[in-house]
Parts: sequence; C-alpha cells; structure tokens
Amino acid sequence: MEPLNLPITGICSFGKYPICTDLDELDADIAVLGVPVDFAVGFMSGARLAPRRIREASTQYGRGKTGYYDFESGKQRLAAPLKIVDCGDVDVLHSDFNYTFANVTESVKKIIRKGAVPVIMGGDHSISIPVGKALEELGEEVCVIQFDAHLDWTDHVGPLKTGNGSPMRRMSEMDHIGPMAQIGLRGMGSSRKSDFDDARKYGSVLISAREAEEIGVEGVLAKIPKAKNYFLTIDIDGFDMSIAPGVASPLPGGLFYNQECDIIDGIAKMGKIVAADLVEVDPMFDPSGITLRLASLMMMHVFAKIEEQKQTDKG
Ligand SMILES: [Mn+2]
Repeated sequence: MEPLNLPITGICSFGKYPICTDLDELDADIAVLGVPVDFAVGFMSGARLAPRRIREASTQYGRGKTGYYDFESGKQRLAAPLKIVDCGDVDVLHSDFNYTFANVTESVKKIIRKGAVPVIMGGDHSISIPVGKALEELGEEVCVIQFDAHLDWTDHVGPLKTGNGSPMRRMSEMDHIGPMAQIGLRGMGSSRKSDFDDARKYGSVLISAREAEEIGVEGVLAKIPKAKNYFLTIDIDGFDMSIAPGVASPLPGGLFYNQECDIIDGIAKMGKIVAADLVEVDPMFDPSGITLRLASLMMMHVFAKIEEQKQTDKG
C-alpha cells in the first residue's frame, strides 16, 4: 500500500512540497524561497523566524499530488502535473544588507530563468527591494500591487535607505518597475505627507482599507492599473490585526481574508502574476499561530491563481 503521507508526518517543507535547494536543478512551476531576516525592523523583531514557522504551519495543508477540491469553484487545485517546490532559504547574513540582498536577487533571478514563478517568504518588507530588483530578469515592465497597512515610501531613516518602510520607494526608482497600487493603507503609518505626495506623483494608486471596504472588490479592481505583469507584495499587516496579530507593526481597521483573496482573483484575471512575496509575519507575537496559518493559506491561494494562469493563456 502507498504510504498515506498524512500532514502530521514527514520532513517540514512548505506544504510538504518537494525540496530543491540547488537552483541549478530547479524544475518547477512555482518555487517557494525563504528570506529569514528582520534587520530592517525598527521596533519589534522576529520576522526572521517566519519562513521556518510558516513551513511548519503550512504542512497541515499539504495535500501532495492530489491537491485539494475547492467546492466553491468546483475545481481541483494544486494537483499534479503542477510542480511546486520549496527551495529552502536564501543564504542571509544578519545586519549585512549587501550580502543578503545580492543573494536574494541572484536566487530570484535564477528561479525566473528556470521558468518558475518565485513566491518569497520574508523576512521583513525590506526584502521586496532585492526581489523587485530581480524582476528586471523578465525584461518587461512589472506593475507592483502591495497589500499593506503602511505606505512604505520612506526615503531614509537617518542614513538607512533599505528599511522595512522603504521598499515601495526603492522599487519606484527601478527602471523596469511600472505602475503601482497600494491597498489597505490606514492609521498612524510610517509615512509623512511628503511620502504620500511622492507616491501620488509617481502615479501610485493609493486605496485605504476603509475605501476598499466602501467601494468593494469591483471598485478596487477598477482602480488597479491594467498591466501585463504583476508582482504581488503581500505585507501581512495589510490584514486586520484581529486576524494577523503576529506582525511587527499591527494596526486595526485592516483587510480581511476573503476580501484580499477576491482582489487577487481579480488581478489574476487582468494580467500575469510573475512573482509574489509575503512579508512581516512575526512568530514572536503569534502565540496561537493564527498569523502563520493566514500566511500559509494566502501563499496557497496565490499558488492556485498561478496554476489557473498556467492553464489559460496567461501562463
Ligand atoms: Mn510593508
């Protein structure tokens, strides 16, 4: 008899998917990669523990080659022949941005060259800077969709230009990065009026969590720039802190699961998801593991969208 390979058993990779730590050998549709750093966080650290802890939580949702039946859509999802692999973690060095970011960019470029869609687990939000940089490998303009409580357009904190409040500003400076939309903004953020002014001047579409609620998913989608390629950068603090307490900068008044999934579903119909990252999960402040579960399932939701795109003309 074939082993049952139940979720509680086995070695811990994301979703119990096969492990491939030698990117030269990568043969996959979707490649998961961790970046365990939190050196860019100014207050509550711990996001460096997220990739390993998300992996552990995600094993509960491991369904192997069978995938799972999504009764709402009537579809079997994440089943073979779709190939999802866990590429382990980028070689990082705490406190050394140059070393770490260079390795992130190189690894993500390699994944793209191998024809897989990279889905990155942070780490704090600074890691979107080298992930965004790696997207130049595509040779096409990329639209960035950010889910976040915070604007992340801080130019610098003292001499620091690569903090976790700066990824959108840094990406805006990259030639291959095109339009942006930022969804879930609210409250006492990390940004000044001048940062909001600069984001608007760049052309970024800013949608507060309150506005997203008021105009609904269709209203949000109508405001999102039409693009060929989308990079989803999912800061877990875009979610309401009642469902995502395990973050470095929690805020009430945020987005909810179905809402964010529905927005992503709509984006996936507009253009190709070429990369995604999920950042800022902080297991230190997540005693029940609720945030780890939310992160795991968000990543799997993104996988399902990438799978759909592979099955249609966008793949
Ligand atoms: Mn952020």
